[in-house]
Amino acid sequence: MSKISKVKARQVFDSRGNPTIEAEVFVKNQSAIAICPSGASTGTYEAFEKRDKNNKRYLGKSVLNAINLVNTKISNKLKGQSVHNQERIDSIMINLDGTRQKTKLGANSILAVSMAAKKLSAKINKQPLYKTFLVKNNYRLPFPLMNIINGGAHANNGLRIQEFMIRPDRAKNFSDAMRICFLVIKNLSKIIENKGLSTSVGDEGGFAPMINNNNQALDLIVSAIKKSGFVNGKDVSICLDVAANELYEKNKYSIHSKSYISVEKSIQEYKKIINKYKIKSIEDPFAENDWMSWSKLMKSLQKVQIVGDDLYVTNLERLKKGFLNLSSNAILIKLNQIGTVSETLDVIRFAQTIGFKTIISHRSGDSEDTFIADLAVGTNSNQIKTGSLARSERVAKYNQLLRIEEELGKKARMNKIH
Ligand code: 2PG
Ligand code: MG
Repeated sequence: MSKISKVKARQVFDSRGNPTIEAEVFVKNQSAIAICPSGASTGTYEAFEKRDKNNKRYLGKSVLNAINLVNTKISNKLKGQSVHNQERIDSIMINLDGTRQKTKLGANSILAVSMAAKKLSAKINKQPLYKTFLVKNNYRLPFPLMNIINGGAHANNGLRIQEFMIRPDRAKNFSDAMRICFLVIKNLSKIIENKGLSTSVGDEGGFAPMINNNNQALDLIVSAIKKSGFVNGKDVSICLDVAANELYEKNKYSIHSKSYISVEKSIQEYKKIINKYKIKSIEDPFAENDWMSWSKLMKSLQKVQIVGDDLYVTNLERLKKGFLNLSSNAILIKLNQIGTVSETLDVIRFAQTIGFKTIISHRSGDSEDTFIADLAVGTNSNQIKTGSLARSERVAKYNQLLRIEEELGKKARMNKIH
């Protein structure tokens, strides 16, 4: 039996330059590491991220207390456990914490250990990580949702909507998907430059030009798709993450412009942009507690993917509520919203049982860790959202998917979008 001999954590830095936890799990002389990511537009119901609020040396952002907990309490409890029993490892940490949102140990400490244990188990069994999740054969590659214009909390340009993404719907394989996105992004860069705007990028690698009107951003993307020789809505589709929690006040929303309007009017505006720009997917169209408005939107739209991110926070109870309320037809999956690999897999399993699309996602503060690329293939998730083709922490995930596709060879298939 491969028994855990110790767990060690250290403070490293994420893509925004903020401290985060790297955990290392040891079995004899072998070990594996994993790094926890961190969000900016977070949902209220997410598991707790533990930071040293009072440590001025790191402006309150260090994770030294959480690291200490991994090195002492968590390490002591996991010592002697089989590294191959992921559910047991995770439930030991869940029980040790004992709170609903993992506020005692911090979901960042727990998740880093959980992912590192998963990686070490695969390594000891000499298996690629993607083969150790839910799927045992017929692996499918996810469609990339590439965030090519950044706004909202991820940029300082004043764009209301947080993420303007493209999805290469007719890609034959993953390499082809990458080539299609590459072309659109390069053409978008030229178009933005020709308008005298900046081509510098935001937190997720998408351009962050100083425009503050959603339609302007959408027009730029439509031109780039066309210039690349593709048909918008067929070869390549536009997808949005509104992150509406940030645009909500007293039952009104400021999604479509700076002024706050009613839910009914917001739905009308959604319909206009969906028709005009052939938008195929909208994430977090309304706020996390506004279940009614989600159902209203679902009822008034056809063939649009409605994705719950802050609404569900990768939490089984909230997903069940959304299913009963007909709130959406897809769920965004983020490991650190819930805090363990096992709980994440439970949510994916349930989502797929009820016919929801699963989309594995990065966080806006991420790292070189490519765990989510393997998770996407190993769960046959339809899509992966991990930023643009810029910034190594984003590209690292796409590169890992290219390696997996190569390894699968002739057996590699793209997932189904529809
Ligand atoms: C989102 C994510 C990732 P953040 O809202 O979907 O793109 O952003 O990590 O800031 O919550
Ligand atoms: Mg989101």
